Amino acid sequence: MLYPQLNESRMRVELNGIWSFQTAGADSYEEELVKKPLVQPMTIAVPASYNDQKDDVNLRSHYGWVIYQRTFTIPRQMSNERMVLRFGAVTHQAEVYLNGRLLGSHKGGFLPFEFDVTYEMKLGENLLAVAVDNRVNYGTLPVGNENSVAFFGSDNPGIPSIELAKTRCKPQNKPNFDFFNYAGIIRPVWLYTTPRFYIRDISIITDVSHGDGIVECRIKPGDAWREEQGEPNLNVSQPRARIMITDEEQTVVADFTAGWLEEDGTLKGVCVIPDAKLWNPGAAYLYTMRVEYGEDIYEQKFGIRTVEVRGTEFLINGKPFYFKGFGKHEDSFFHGRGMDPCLNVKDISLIRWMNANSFRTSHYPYAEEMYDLCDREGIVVIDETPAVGIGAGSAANPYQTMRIHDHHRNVIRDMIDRDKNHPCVVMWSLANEPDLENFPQDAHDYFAPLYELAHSLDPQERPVTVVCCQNNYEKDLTTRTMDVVCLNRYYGWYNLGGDLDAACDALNIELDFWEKQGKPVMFTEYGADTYPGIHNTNGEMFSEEYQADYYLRINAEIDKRSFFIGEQLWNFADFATIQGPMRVDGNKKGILTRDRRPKLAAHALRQRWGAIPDFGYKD
Ligand code: BDP
Repeated sequence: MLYPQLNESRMRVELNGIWSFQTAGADSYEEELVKKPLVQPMTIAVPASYNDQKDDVNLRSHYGWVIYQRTFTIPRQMSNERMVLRFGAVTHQAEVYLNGRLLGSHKGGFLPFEFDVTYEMKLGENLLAVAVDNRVNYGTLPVGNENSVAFFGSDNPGIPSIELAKTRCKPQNKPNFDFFNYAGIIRPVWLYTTPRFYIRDISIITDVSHGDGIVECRIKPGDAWREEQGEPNLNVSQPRARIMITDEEQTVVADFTAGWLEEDGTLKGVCVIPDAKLWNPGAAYLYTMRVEYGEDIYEQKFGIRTVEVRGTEFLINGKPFYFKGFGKHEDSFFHGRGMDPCLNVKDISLIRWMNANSFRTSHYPYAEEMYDLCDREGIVVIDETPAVGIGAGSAANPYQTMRIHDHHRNVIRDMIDRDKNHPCVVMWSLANEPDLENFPQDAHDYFAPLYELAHSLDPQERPVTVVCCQNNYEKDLTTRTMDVVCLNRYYGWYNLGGDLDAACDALNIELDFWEKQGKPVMFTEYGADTYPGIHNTNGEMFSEEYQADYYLRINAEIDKRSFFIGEQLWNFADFATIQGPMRVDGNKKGILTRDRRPKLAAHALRQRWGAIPDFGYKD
């Protein structure tokens, strides 16, 4: 799905700002709330999670529906065009009404969706209402628990008083995941226009041959009129698109035509850019592809680079890359998970300050604006679906009890569709820490088709992985089938905590196992909770010294392994979680505090990573 653009043929209006807001029921909301202006509503900022905007525990811990509303008037010029209303993300489910009419609904809190509103929009004032549901359960991604208490909650099954109280307490979300269940309209809302014949989608595939860049583009055309009539979108009346590629100096380096393919209705073209400048980690270079199709124009940035797994190496532009970086969260004071361009710029600056080169979008696809930034800044991204919590917190077989199969396919499709052109994205992660050891064959049979699906959908054929939990790796049949083995390991924290000698010993025993699999292996999580300001001459758990020591010791072990292709620690910064006996004001495994100040370990890692090159570290 293309990002809304302002150019010679398209108009774009941002509908962000202060909206009206009201909480509604747990399971439903009254029709009145979306058909008429709210009476004495609260104010709320968009984009942002709603939970921390007010000093009201009822918002922080709300369960179920809330209503957002705003009015707007469109300029007359827009009304002659095809008009689209687009949401960057609404967490977790949205039902959208325009002037009292339901436009449609969308499930999943981290990917964009849009509606053609050409015939719904009035001249004069329009009322836009969005009902938002924050409930997580066995049918959502991320997964919420339906049986037990929340992740890391204290559960003593069998004690009558507790069992009875649980049936009486007010309904609440029980996330099966370790981050606060922030919700709301968390990313920008746009109204944009296109002509009737428009560019619906662009895929760019690049290759490099003897220093030349080979660039293929596939364009999906749209015809608003046919779509309105429900007719197939095969548009022979506009069988060509003009493609122009400019470099960063605005020099046109290619000018060619994409022609219509009868089989699938796409327009396809290929060109060669002699002596191309490659997109590299830490040294980004972006070309701009300008597509002219009928009266429509779209400008898509892209980079020329290749990605490939060969043997135990992860190659970017044919050279063995070493991942240095983090698992992150979209998480900050007041905004919650809301898109915050200033915070994104700051985080990239800190990633660079740390001499890191990469991060994983744990545990959901991030805002599109962040990928644009990473494209420009040369930061490498592992892009993850919101499939987290499959299996945690329940003894049942998640592959039978959870109603996520279709939704999981949809989020993989929509994530790849949204992010396929970003040079910063080098690998897809299908899920974080699903249960892979208790029902190993079922897990394998669940993930094998998803792995195939991701490969078949990605025009750039990036590697695909599932990030695996600390588990019985001998039983786990899934991780070893992935292109890269991504390990979340807590030797020295949740296991063998406080004993780094034993932790290193256990890690080495496991690494001997992975060495035999002949795949590239990396950490996608490892870390230790660290309360800033706690110091300890003995370096005990929770102290800043322990965290620094932990990374020193564990890193010394992975340095000895040539097949170990990267270290993404957990976590970039402290972040909010549900309250519980395991969390003191959130998860404290950050290398930075939540307000982005370095802990002791940050300085040591900065030094280490400064000495590790992006390429050829294990040569
Ligand atoms: C891992 C999860 C991550 C948690 C982390 C932790 O992938 O979401 O925050 O553990 O416990 O299991 O800190």
